[in-house]
Amino acid sequence: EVDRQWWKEATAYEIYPRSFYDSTGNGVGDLPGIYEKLDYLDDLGVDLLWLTPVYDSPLADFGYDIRDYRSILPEYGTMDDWERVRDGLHDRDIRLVMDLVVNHTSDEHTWFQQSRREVDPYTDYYIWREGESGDPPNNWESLFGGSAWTYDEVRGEYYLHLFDEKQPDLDWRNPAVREDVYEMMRWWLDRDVDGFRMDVVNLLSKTEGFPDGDAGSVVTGSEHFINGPRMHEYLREMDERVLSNYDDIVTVGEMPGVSVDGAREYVSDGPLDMVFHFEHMRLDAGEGDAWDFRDWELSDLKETFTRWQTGLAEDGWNALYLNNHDQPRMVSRFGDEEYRVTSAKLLGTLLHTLRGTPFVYQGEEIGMTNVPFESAGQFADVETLRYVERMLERDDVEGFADISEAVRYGSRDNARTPMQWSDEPNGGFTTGEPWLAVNPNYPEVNVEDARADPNSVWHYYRRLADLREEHDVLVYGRYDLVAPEHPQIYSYLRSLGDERALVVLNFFGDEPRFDLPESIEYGEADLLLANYDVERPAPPDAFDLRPYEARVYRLD
Ligand code: TEU
Repeated sequence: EVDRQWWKEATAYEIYPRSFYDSTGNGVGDLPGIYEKLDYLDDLGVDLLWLTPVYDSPLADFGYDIRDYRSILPEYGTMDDWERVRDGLHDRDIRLVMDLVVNHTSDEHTWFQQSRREVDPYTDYYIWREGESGDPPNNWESLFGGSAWTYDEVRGEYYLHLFDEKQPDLDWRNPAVREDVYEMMRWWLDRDVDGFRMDVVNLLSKTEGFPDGDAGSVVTGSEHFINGPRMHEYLREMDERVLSNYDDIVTVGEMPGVSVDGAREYVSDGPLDMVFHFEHMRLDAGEGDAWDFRDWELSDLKETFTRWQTGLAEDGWNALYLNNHDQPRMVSRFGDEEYRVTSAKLLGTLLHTLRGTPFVYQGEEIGMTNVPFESAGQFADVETLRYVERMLERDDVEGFADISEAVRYGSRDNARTPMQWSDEPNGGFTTGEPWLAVNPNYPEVNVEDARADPNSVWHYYRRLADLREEHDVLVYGRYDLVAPEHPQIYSYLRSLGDERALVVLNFFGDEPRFDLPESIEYGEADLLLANYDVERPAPPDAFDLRPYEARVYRLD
């Protein structure tokens, strides 16, 4: 029996508003810009839009530092503009999910401003501690690097910030904090939003007593703030007080450091429908800090996806993504810029044919790539800038050249350069000076050209969205890994009743042979989609694949 849900069948799309489309010429994307592009989203086959923060913010972390949860950043427009976007989406049957950032606020939020002055009831809204003889209260590190504690002159105490020092952590142990958050959530849900993507929602609860963390983990202290002791209690309460009172909404929890067993617990007990995990984002992580990268292995990639596919087969549902506003571009990371179009289609095939809800990140649908950054001055992202700052202070680092490889590969700014709409100046994103330079490849990589070319990544993504609509097996079918040991090919079978779909993906530039295992019998095979021309009939029993070739068959 299939548990049908609209959000399982949906194709989701993430917009990073600052970089999507600028309607005013001030170099910054905005809500009226999104409004102008609603038909674009509809044409692409989008059913669910996740809008990253558009709330009032001093922009230390480009909106993930919220100053006022109930107003729109003037640079992005007004509440009326937001309502027009919402209504325009709903008119097109596209649901709208807002970003819920409640692990922390901006230090410019009035709660923090009053808390640092010990004004009740805000005194205990944040996590304040005295230092240890002039040092921070413990050795916890921020996820952006450096100590997670900053001394506040006004209050004369340290406050905890798991991200930037301008993002103080709320104290979720305080019932008044939770009630204020719930009220804010109801405020948005009453304005007809269709759900939330919950930012780092598994970091809300911290170990009581704030003990030192084990040295040697990637982020010191993380065992005390990832999936902390009261997480399930908080989420159950949020469900009771807010989410269970609204029908038909969807919730996705972003959870660094969550395991598949942990994710299954979260989605089977509480308000979360899906979880964004990070395990496949660690496939190229080295032993060192967050900026230590190595080559990823296909065997690890298959193992990781397979574990999540089977681990959530009975309870739960995967939220699938290969890039977002925090990650390098997938073509540059898991594909091949030399085969930009073909490898973008290969990865798109993976994203749309695994079991789960695919989240496409703006620009992915035209195969945007990483950026050839040349100097430290070209970055805007706080995580990157803080890292560069820390490294340049070290004696063994002479200049940017010593760290440029890691930063160029891993910086979040790779994902944040403006959307490339056309071959006009600045990719048609703005008529002004863009807040972050456009990737210089925009004359070749842009929406206008992609839409004019039937063989583009754009049209392929369009077909992938259709395919999931036409074939239930691609949405609900069970997942079984095929040819597990193949060193170059990732293949799996999806099955639902009598329906079966076979996916064959060549992850490299070679031309390996695929042999269908004898255990998979079929009468007729129909090629549903491929990223190369294939001479038909093309039985799937045994064939050679071309570089980065992807095929999806239906088996009868
Ligand atoms: O990201 C959480 C998170 O874990 C990332 O910071 C990740 O560790 C890092 O970006 C990898 O490079 C969320 C938001 O998506 C991110 O944009 C925010 O900066 C962060 O939370 C704080 O709100």
